[in-house]
Amino acid sequence: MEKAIFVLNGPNLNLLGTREPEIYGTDTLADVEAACTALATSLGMKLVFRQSNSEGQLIDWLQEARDHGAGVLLNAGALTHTSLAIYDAIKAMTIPVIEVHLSNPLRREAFRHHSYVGMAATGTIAGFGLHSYVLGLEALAKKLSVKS
Ligand code: CA2
Repeated sequence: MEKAIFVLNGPNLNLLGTREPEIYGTDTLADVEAACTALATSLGMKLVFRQSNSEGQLIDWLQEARDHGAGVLLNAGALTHTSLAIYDAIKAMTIPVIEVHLSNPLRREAFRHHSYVGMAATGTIAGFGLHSYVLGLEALAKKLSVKS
């Protein structure tokens, strides 16, 4: 069976589109999922799209992707900046993991400038709203098409 790309979203991203549009835009998480699904279909990739407010759930899904997935797009929300456990989970993976953010954390508060996810990820795309996910999926598709 074809391995899927896992798009994993962390805490509070279910609230997307309901407040702070000047930072996160007006798209909802359902809009993000629809854009990812449309692109994955056109690229011939299978997609799994999930969101959880729980750190442990995200780690369980990263481990599932490690065993059964082709690659991961991860927006860990605020856990990006705090979770050594997510860092360890990514370090235990051999498939590509792309860190994505709607906003550009480096333009924001100092506490958002450090990323445990970024320290372990294959690469990072940030600051393009919903389009960060599209760019991340395209980067994954490119990475996965290159045989090494
Ligand atoms: O820019 C991103 O994608 C973030 O991962 C979003 C996180 C933030 O803590 C990171 O520093 C950067 C926040 C997710 C919560 O998003 C909401 C959006 C709209 C309304 C409420 C929450």
